[in-house]
Amino acid sequence: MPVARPESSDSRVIAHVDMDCFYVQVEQRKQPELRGHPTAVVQYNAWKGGGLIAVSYEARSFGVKRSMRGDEAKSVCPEIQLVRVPVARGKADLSIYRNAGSEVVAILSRKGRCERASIDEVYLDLTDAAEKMLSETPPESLEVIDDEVIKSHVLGISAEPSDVRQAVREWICRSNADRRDKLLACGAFIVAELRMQVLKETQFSCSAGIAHNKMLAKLASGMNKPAQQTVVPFVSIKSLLEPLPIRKMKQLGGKLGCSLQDDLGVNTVGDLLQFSEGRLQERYGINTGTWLWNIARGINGDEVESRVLPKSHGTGKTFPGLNCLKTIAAIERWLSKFSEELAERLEVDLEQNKRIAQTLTLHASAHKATESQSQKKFPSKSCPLRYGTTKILEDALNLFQAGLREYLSSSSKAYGNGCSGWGITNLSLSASKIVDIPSGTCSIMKYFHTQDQSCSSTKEFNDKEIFEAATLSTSGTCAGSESYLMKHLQEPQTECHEDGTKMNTLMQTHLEDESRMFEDKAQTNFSREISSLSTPVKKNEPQLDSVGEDAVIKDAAGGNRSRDQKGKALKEKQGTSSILQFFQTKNCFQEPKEESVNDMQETTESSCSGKADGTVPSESGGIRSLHRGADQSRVDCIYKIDEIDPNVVDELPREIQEEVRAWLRPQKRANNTMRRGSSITHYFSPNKNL
Ligand code: DCP
Repeated sequence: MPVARPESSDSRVIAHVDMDCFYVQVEQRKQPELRGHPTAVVQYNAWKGGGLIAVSYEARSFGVKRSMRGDEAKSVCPEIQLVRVPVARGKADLSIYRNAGSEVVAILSRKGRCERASIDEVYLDLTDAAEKMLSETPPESLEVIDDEVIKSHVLGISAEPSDVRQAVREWICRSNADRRDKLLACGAFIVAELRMQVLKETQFSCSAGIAHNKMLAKLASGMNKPAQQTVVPFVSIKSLLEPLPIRKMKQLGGKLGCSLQDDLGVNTVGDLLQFSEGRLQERYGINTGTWLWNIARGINGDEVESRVLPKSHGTGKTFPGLNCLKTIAAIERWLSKFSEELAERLEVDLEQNKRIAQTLTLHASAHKATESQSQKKFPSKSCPLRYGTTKILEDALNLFQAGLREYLSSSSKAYGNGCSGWGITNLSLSASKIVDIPSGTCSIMKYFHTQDQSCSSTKEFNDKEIFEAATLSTSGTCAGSESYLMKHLQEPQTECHEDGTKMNTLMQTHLEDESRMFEDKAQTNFSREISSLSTPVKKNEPQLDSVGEDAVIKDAAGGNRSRDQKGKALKEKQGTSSILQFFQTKNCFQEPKEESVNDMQETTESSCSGKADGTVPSESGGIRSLHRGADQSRVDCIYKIDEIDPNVVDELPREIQEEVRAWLRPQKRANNTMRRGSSITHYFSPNKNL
């Protein structure tokens, strides 16, 4: 659903940069002898020469199109060079292109806010840079103007071909121009320079659109390719938009565009101008109505998001015709490859960018044997993402099973291993809802990652734990994962996974709560959040300690104990600090195990001899804090000292760092049990504010 956003200012300078025949350029850099020759990149599937996915401009001049297969391309352009896309795990390996895209982004982001929109597209907000140039070195003050700037296409300039350059020069240097157009002229300088820099550093050419919003910049970037740039002055917006087919506009390619055509007879953006905002709102609702009214006039308030890294990671493959997958075993084989790739990319992202993905989604296209049922779409399914190939595969399989069950609904005969009656023609996995983790969290995560390795994997997902991709909210939080977590926290059989993925699920809750906060200044906010732990909780704020339910907590050494956690998650999510939640939930929400019965009794006994401050030494080298809420229910937490990563200490608030360091020193530990436990336990305890 499009969102109508008013423009914060009409004096913005936004650029959309799009690489030219990108995969071809990447291959040509690898094999420079291909430069200047008709070239195309083809899919790994060699049937009929392979499907073309990128076509060089030389090949395009012969009539070669992306919709062709290699054989057909050869027939229209016999000298075309076909380069096969790299293959790994039996499918296309796009990492070379992704990395090339990152090289470009790194250069483009030097001049302003940069949003990586796809593998080869970037939006830039150059308003500040343009304003600076206008105040310090306005175009009319320049004696020499680079040719790349003069070669810009300025929409609305009409001149004989031989005079176009002069006309562009004059438009760029007009001293009496509208300030907004002067800023766009400065944008043309900045973008030309960036594009030249990209060419110099990467050998890739790109094209760009320069306008005062994202929508117009994107429309303009494709107008003059390759290696050119197009500017949209204010007076030209109407003439740019009016003739455009409505279905070509972003977000109007689907049902909404169809309805505009069929119900209102709107075929071009210009046709939309005859409808009042009220009429459009009446027909499509307030938000969509306003959005439509706006786009017809070139109004688009979307901000350039600051994002140089991909928004999600995806991997998949099509299985056309007879290649379709017909058994669960075949599905598992492919999901295993996808999981491996996804896990690797997620690890790299975590390691390099300190980002964590929260949602795993499985998409598939399917057909059924019976014609009457074939209209039904295979539903996309999502669940909280757990790191590690095994976990991703396990979850992906469960998502697939859930999707298949729903897809087949009543037709039970087609379901099961070795089944028939269905065929999967497209299968993919994606990891999304990626959020930054504050640097301070990393070693804490590592610590818990190690800790969780001692736990065993148990429970399978069931349908209720899997939520529809559609339930993901647009606000940046993941509604479905909350319900997943709630379920796990409410049920005694909550599992702890051997590879630390329990940590990830819990971390996810932590991150969901904090994700909006992290968007700004992660580290600052995280510190602030930690600091807030030491400030008293206001009376009416939800408090962990007021849960009033029994919870016997797991010793990090391996004993699993838990009691009823009902209602706890909700309270935690409502108002408590994330680090507190994290430490507490990590230790609290474990599945009871047979072998942990003794531990539980032991803990209970030890708890009875707890000190006045609620801490007791633990046999496992940890400290345990015992708390009694107003209702005398017990909450007991144990933290294992020996396994705490000393790096964690640096990331704690200053006021407690010293004490924790002392607490970690062996000689102190021997004779300072009470003291070393007091503050840190109090700090991380559920009811420290009592
Ligand atoms: N791509 C793909 N499959 C598609 C479309 C594109 O694999 N159906 C890949 C190959 C392209 C890259 O994505 O090189 C970027 O896609 P674009 O649509 O931007 O097309 P190109 O960059 O190839 O060409 P252009 O210069 O027209 O933008």
